[in-house]
Amino acid sequence: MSTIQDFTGYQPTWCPGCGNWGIGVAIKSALVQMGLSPSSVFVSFGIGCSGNMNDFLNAYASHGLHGRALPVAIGFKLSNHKMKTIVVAGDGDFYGEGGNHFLHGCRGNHDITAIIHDNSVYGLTTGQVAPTASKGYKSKSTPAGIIEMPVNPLSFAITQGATFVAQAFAGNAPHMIETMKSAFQHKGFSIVNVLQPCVTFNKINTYPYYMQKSYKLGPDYQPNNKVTALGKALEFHEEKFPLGILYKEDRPAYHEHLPQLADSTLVSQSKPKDLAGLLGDFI
Ligand SMILES: Cc1ncc(C[n+]2csc(CCOP(=O)(O)OP(=O)(O)O)c2C)c(N)n1
Ligand code: SF4
Ligand SMILES: [Mg+2]
Repeated sequence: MSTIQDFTGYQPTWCPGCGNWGIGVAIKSALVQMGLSPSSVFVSFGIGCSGNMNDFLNAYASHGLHGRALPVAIGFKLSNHKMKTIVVAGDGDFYGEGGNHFLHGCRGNHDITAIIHDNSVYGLTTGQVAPTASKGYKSKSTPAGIIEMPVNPLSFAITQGATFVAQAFAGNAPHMIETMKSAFQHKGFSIVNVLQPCVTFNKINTYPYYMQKSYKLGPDYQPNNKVTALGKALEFHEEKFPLGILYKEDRPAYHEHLPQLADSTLVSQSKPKDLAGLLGDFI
């Protein structure tokens, strides 16, 4: 049985009080509680304060290009679909530069969980505005306030085919752990948008802000209705933040459609012996 210590890497360098601390502990706790070991998990990290978790979490991992954590994870999953595959990335990474991949991850229903640190800023590069920032948000890159509408990650995921869509708050570890466990257990593309205060650069979306404006979905909430879930997701534009599983459905994951993966993983299958014959005229 693995322990939190087994999953623990270097001491984090995050600012004191950053929401990333809670997210890091929640991910490790969820994996331990599920009985997983570091050697049974692959994490594809984005670039950012969030992506720096690569150094602080012990598992198989890749620390890739900004915006490209998801395609790396998809490639990994298809090569070894028995491994639990996770993406850890920032909102700038996943909803901005990697927005295109987000779309195709949803519609492909790849069996991957994306944990997104939603702090509304580019934390690592010192506080420029990120795609989830509210209209008018002032930052060093938008001194007169951002002109664009914010990206709504939950409504996007629901409408583009993700089969598990949830939201958590970095200030509520027990709820975050339960939500992450459900996401990791889900077969298909799951996303947990984590509201993550950046205490150094974002003076709007603070812990008190989210404590006041977030609420847990009640026990009567049924996450199987797309229209109801969409209504919950759209509350974001009224500065209301539902926490929990907004939407969930069962649909075969991408790799389950591939007959060549039915019996074994790609990595375990024999390598082609005659590469020259395979490449033919190309070499
Ligand atoms: C292709 C590319 N573009 C831009 C950068 C510079 N860069 C590094 S981190 C970052 C922003 C990170 O913001 P986010 O993804 O929200 O993560 P956070 O730091 O907030 O956790 C940027 C723009 C980069 N490293 N690579
Ligand atoms: S800059 Fe913000 S997101 Fe980055 S470690 Fe500090 S508080 Fe966290
Ligand atoms: Mg960010």
